Amino acid sequence: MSTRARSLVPQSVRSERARFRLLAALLATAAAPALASEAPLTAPAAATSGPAPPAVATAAAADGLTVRDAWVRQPPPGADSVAAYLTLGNTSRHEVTVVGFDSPAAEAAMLHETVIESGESRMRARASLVLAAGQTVVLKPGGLHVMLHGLKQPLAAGQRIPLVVRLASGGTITVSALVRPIGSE
Ligand SMILES: [Cu+2]
Repeated sequence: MSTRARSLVPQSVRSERARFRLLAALLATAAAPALASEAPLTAPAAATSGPAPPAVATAAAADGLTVRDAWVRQPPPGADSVAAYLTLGNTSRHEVTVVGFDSPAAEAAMLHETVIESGESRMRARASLVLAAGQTVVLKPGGLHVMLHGLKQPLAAGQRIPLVVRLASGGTITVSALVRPIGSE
């Protein structure tokens, strides 16, 4: 993808990348003010007369579900997919069902579980995740995780990418996930 001549990249893909870069820059500015000087962001002209674009928080909640501590392990150079981890907490008195994930940083995101089959660790897609009232589920290395397929650009440690949690209720929760260095557990 990155080796393809720029002129051959369809306009839709290019604008998608531009949107992603802007979002990534906004996240970097919001989440790490100290780094802002390294990547100065010129505010769009429209922002001066309207409300500021919403920043993506590191924790967020909807329909009784709290999402926090989202992170991805920095993929090795050239890797096309990466696992993302996060903590889901159902603070409501009813069941909450997560039916999917999404990220503008990747072509696709899906829930995976790690299972041991014939003594080998394998990953298997899982359609949904049900959290009972009051239940907290930690997606972590070696267990449940979100697989991001088709990364749109390399991820650097310290960077943040948006991660969207989709609920059966139709609601979504978006948090920013921190890219941790290769080897993080
Ligand atoms: Cu996986």
